[in-house]
Amino acid sequence: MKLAVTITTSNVEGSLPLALLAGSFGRRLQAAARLGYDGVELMVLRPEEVNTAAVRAQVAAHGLAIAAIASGGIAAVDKLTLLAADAETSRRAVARLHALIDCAAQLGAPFVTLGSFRGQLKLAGGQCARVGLVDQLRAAAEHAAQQNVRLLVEPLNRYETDIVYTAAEGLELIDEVQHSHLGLLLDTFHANIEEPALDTCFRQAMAAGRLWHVHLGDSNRLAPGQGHLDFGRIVATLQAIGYAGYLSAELLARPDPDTAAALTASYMRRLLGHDAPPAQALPGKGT
Ligand code: LER
Ligand code: MN
Repeated sequence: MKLAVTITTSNVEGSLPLALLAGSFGRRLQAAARLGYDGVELMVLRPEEVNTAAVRAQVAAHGLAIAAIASGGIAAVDKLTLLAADAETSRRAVARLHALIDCAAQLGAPFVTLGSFRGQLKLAGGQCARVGLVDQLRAAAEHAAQQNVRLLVEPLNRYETDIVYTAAEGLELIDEVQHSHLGLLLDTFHANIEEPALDTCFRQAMAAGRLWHVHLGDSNRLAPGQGHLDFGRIVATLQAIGYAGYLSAELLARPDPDTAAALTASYMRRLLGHDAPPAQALPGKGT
């Protein structure tokens, strides 16, 4: 298993909720590499503003991979979601998703996440809106497949969504969409709230061949080790079922964005049995 940390892309002003590491984009990449991360999950807001060739080169220059492109910032900042109160907002969200897929392809990123960006049924008129979402996801998965990108449905807790809380519900939605390029992202923070058992949801998603990505956050959404989730058991389960993808830190930037990333890296690297990276101070925040 590989370790990633969620950061914003170079053109995003200010910090976004759940993105870690401070300073310029170059400084964030340098810090991620020094902390021993294998990759970065990039939060993209407006794909057309991303200089994909430059970002790809910068990430590679730090010896990092791009683990995924995260869409959550689009819902948080631009208030765009696939399920929306009006058809025009939904149409713009679909266009944004297709542009995000193109951006992922240009960056060589394997996945685009679909968590809070899918929106809520209650905004879009209730259960009947599910059919429309299924059609949108099928078309987007087909667009992604043509560019060797895959989409990730992320179950979220009941306070953040009203569609897909658990891995089982995610698999139902995937069955309805019927597309090879739509899989699951399980987030330990949400799973702890909604799943009957943490081991079972990972096993269920893996058995269906759809466990493609994992977000890390403890029970209180702090860095692993700062809450009461048993990450030793989570790692043992993931190892036992042969999960070889990323564990991507996507959690609250507390006590600050650098410390949260550093705590996650040291705790998870120890559990994964990775050697500690050579002790190096993090680069200065002005760099
Ligand atoms: C939001 O809580 C979350 O976990 C993100 O990954 C959703 O896009
Ligand atoms: Mn998440």
